[in-house]
Amino acid sequence: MSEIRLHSYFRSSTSVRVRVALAMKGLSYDYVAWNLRTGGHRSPDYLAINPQGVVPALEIDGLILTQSLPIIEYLEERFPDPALLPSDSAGRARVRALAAMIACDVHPLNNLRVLRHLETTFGADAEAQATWFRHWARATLDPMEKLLASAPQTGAFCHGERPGLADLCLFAQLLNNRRFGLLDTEWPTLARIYAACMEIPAFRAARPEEQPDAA
Ligand SMILES: N[C@@H](CCC(=O)N[C@@H](CS)C(=O)NCC(=O)O)C(=O)O
Repeated sequence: MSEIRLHSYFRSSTSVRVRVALAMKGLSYDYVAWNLRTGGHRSPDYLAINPQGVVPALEIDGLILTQSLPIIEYLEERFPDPALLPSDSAGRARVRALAAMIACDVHPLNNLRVLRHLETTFGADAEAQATWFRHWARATLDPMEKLLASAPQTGAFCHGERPGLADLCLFAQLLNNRRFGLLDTEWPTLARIYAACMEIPAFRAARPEEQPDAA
C-alpha cells in the first residue's frame, strides 16, 4: 500500500484533476491544505516541497511529484486500472491534445498569480479580469466544442464511453469558469460531458465544496 499525501487547495482546478485521478484509481491519501489566498503556497514550508510555489504536489512513497498532468501520468503508469488513457497511440495523442487545450491554453490564464499581475501592473479590477479571461477561455473552448461535437471518437465522454485524462481537465475547468461568469450552456457538448462526469462519485467527491479546507 502506497503512502500518499496530496498538497492541495480546495478551489484549485489543477488539484481537482489529481483528486479525481486518485479517487478513480481507488487510492486513499492524506490531504494537506495550503491557502492560496493568504499565500500559504509561498511559505518556506511549501517552497521546500515545491519550489515553484503552486499546487498540487503529490508525495508518494517518499517521492515528490509536481505538475498535475505528469502526476496523473505517473499514477496511470503505476496504477493502470482503470485506465485514464486509451490503449492506442492515436487515441492517447487525441486525449493528451484535448487535455493540453485546457491545461496549457485555458487554465494558466485564470491563475491567481496571473490575475493579480493584471491588477497590480495594469489596474484591472475583478470585472476587467473576468472579461479578459472570458475572451481567452472562449478562444480555446469554442474550437474544443466544435472538435468534440464533430469527432466520431467522442462518446459519452471526450474519448469514448469511459472518462479519462481529458475529462478530468475539462470538468475542473468548467468548475473554474463559473467564477468568471462563463456558463456551460455556451458549449452544449462540453456541458453534456460535464453532466456525465457528475454522475461519477470520483468526480463529485473532487469538487471544491467537498474538501476539508472548503471555505
Ligand atoms: N501547470 C501547473 C499549474 C499549477 C498551478 O498554477 N496551480 C495553481 C492553482 S490551480 C496555483 O497554485 N496558483 C497559485 C498562484 O497563482 O499563485 C499544474 O498543472 O499543476
